[in-house]
Amino acid sequence: MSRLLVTGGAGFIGSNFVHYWLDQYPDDLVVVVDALTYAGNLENLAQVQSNPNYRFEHCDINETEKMQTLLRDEAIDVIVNFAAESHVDRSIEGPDAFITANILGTHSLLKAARQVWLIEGANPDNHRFHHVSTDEVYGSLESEEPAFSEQTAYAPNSPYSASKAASDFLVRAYHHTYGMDVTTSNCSNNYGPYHFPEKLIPLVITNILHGKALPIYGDGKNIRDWLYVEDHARGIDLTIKKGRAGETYNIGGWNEWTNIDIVKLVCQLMDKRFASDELLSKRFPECPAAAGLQSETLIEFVRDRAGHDFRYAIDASYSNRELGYEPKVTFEEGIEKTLDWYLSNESWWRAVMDGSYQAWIETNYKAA
Ligand code: TDX
Repeated sequence: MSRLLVTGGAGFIGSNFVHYWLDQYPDDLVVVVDALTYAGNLENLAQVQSNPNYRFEHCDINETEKMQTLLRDEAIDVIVNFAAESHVDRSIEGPDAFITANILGTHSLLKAARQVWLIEGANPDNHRFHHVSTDEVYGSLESEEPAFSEQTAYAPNSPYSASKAASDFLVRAYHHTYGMDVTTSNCSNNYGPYHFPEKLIPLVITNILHGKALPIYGDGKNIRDWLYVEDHARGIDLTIKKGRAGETYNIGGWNEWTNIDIVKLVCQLMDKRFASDELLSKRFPECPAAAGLQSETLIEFVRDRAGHDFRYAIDASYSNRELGYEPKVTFEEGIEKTLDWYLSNESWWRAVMDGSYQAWIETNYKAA
């Protein structure tokens, strides 16, 4: 039985991981820590709220002493660090929050873990600090280059990816210098339920339903490797259970798409839904499909993202060999499940988009 501290557990990937973990290991304890900034949402955890093996703590990983207290009081033996600012465009507008959350935050957590597990000796031999990172730390690939492997040199290009790279190095250093048992996973682009609608796929889904333009940066030929978020959770599970201390593992989807192709696919799937379900036209009258038009008419090519990485692709053969990791959800299946989720959870995305959830948080959590 394990006792997990999941940081950033109210975010997109973190909350999917919490659902996955409590499903797989119902006897384990999961303590979620989240600062509940704009992308963290307690609604993402509503389904586990009454689970006796789940607890929530509203705090920031930069509060080192609070982290130490939690590690002691809850006798935590596994930390899974999802807490991060993650949107590239926001990092271009304002890098400071990324330095604070991703670099200082990870370091604060490492210090807390070292203090409790190693210095106080609460758990010197049987702990694991798992750090969740991204393929963006490897930089950008040309069309013909081989996918990123664990041996690819780090070459981050945005303030976001640079801050993640720095945090990865700190995790590595705590293993080599202090003997902490750490693992890191570097994953490709995730998609699925609870994805905040500032990222490409949920933005396209919600904009289509509102009849709003679908902004494609540059020529739309940039390439990403997409993975259904539950497969990422399984990859992390395998890394925690089977990964070697000090090692990093790439987790990916073997699923490369240009942005324009993925946007067109989502448009086509949405049009099909509208054609087969009359109710959708009543619920979303602004959607082009409600007027018999194609959703693709909403596509607009816009100014490119500054320093836009051309291509990301993960070579997941090492994690396959070492951990038995492979994606299980096909892209066809995953994208349909994602569409279903957004169509069935309109109140979730409306609340995060109109700010009413953030207003609720301000009243209920920030006032004290
Ligand atoms: O409106 C848009 N139009 C557009 O063309 C948006 C939001 C994005 N894009 C492009 C930029 C990227 O090439 O789509 C691609 C995907 O963009 P994002 O969803 O912003 O993701 P990306 O920049 O690839 O980074 C993601 O993958 C790695 C996550 O946001 C990171 O947190 C993760 O580390």
